[in-house]
Amino acid sequence: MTSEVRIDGARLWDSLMEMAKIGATPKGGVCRLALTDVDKAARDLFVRWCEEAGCTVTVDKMGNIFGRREGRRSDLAPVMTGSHIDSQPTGGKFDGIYGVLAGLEVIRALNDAGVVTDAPIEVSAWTNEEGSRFAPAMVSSGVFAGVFDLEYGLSRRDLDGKTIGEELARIGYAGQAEVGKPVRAFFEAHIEQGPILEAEGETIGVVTHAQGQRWYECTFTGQEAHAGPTPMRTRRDALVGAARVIDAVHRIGLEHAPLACATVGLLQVRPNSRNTIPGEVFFTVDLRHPDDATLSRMDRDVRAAIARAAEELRLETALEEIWYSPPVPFDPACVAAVRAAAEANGFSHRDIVSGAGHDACYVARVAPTAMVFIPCEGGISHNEIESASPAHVAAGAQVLLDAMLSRAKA
Ligand code: HGY
Ligand code: MN
Ligand code: MN
Repeated sequence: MTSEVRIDGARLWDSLMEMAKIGATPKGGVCRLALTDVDKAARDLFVRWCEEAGCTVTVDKMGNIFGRREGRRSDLAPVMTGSHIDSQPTGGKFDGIYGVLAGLEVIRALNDAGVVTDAPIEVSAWTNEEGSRFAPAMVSSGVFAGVFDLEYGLSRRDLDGKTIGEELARIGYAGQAEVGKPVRAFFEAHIEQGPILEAEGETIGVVTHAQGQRWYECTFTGQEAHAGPTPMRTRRDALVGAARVIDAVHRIGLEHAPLACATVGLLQVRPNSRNTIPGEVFFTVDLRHPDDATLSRMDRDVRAAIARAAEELRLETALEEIWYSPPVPFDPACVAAVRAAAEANGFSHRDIVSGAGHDACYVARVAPTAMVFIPCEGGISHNEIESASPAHVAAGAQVLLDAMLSRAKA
């Protein structure tokens, strides 16, 4: 039996398309890097919409935004939903913001139905989920969950040396509220960002786990020299070293297929001049696997590949593992609530492990948590062509609403 409260799919779609105008890119995506003026503009719109929906809005010291709809029992901790507003540099219209606006639609639908829940309902937007401008990813939900302290969170620097704390103050989102509070249950709606749901024709992904991640930063230092007179055998070419590691990282991912993922996504070459042998290269490594022991083996293999390249090419190495997020099992009762909501609404569904990290991964440490996935076109995300269908967008929001209501009863 589905709930008497029905989301308005057209309204949600319109809000997504309106929000997508902020930071819109020529290929149809968005660029809303964390704490830029574009992120501020999107935050301001979200706050306005929350207030128009009758929410009280709170911002905490990490800039996390909470729109609160009161219930009958203010003594009860809120049932919370939400995701992130920031995007990748060549991001899409749905990654993160879908979960934020689906949560807002839950509140709008409750208002339309005149339903008062026992527990308060909150929709959240978490600062710097992507980890693109500032590393690591999910840093603000990490502070909320007590994984990182506030000083660590505020001191994360971007490649220009600006800190999260400075940028929060600059855009007016350095809130006063302490970071962290009781949460009765947390549900995050998100596009799958992979190909499984679309390939199998499923409408809903019932997310049971999220895979573990390890992130590294590595600098190889060789010797700059003239590309002409310098004999090949005497060179200490930092870029050749990075190239060997990049290929090794890809092979390590393939060796632990089908679930492993291994990526070098950021590379800086110095002095980056076509006729000077690169003296220094900075690059990042992103390893993922749902099994922690396998992730540890991948860690061992990457470290060995880095050491081998450095030895063969006589390079100095500075390697730092900057982030480790272990595999996350979501709360069985919340997972069951998502599954039951999909069934009650007649949506096809399957259990699925999240390949991407999400704020739900950290909130799961302090509250019963689960996620709702919907398909995305071609399984493509972190790409301007990212797309989802209005029907799936609406279905995910309805499942989110019904799962949340099931946990909002005293
Ligand atoms: O990297 C991730 O999994 C997420 O998009 N931050
Ligand atoms: Mn995301
Ligand atoms: Mn993302």
